[in-house]
Amino acid sequence: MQTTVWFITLVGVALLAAVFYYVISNSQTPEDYSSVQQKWYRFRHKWFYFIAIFGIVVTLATLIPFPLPSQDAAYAGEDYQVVDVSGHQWYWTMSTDTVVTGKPVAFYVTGADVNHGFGVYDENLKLVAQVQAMPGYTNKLIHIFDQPGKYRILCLEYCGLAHHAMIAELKVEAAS
Ligand SMILES: [Cu+2]
Repeated sequence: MQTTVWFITLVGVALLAAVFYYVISNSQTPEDYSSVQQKWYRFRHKWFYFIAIFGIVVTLATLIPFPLPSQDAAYAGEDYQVVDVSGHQWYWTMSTDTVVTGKPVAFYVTGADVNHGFGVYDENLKLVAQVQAMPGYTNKLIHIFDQPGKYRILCLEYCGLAHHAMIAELKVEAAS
């Protein structure tokens, strides 16, 4: 499998290099577009301030409702449901695939080969929790599920050819 991926990657890189070579060898010295330049430099000045203000507004609006609960002492002393998770090229292993609502779940997440992104999605494919899955580290992610249902685990970090196929299911059952 790795050999196939390696070969496809090499062919892709060679094709890209060929395109670059074609473009460079067919390019000529640019002409001077001074009239166009003057007009667009004036526009660019205004555009800069627009982008800067827009960026600040979007950053504040999206960071204030931070989607993750506190990962520190918020649930100290609570009884966790522990799920050990490992990301592989290209599948997930989980010590259990069933948890219950209302009680904190502690995901202990690591990577077996390269970096992966552990993303938990609800039935509407809305991201509810995420953490990196890194080789050599175990990241702890605490989440309390409010709604029962079939959740999906997707990989959030591009990790190779079949990255998109890294899908696992997590069943969340209503606490009795
Ligand atoms: Cu991936």
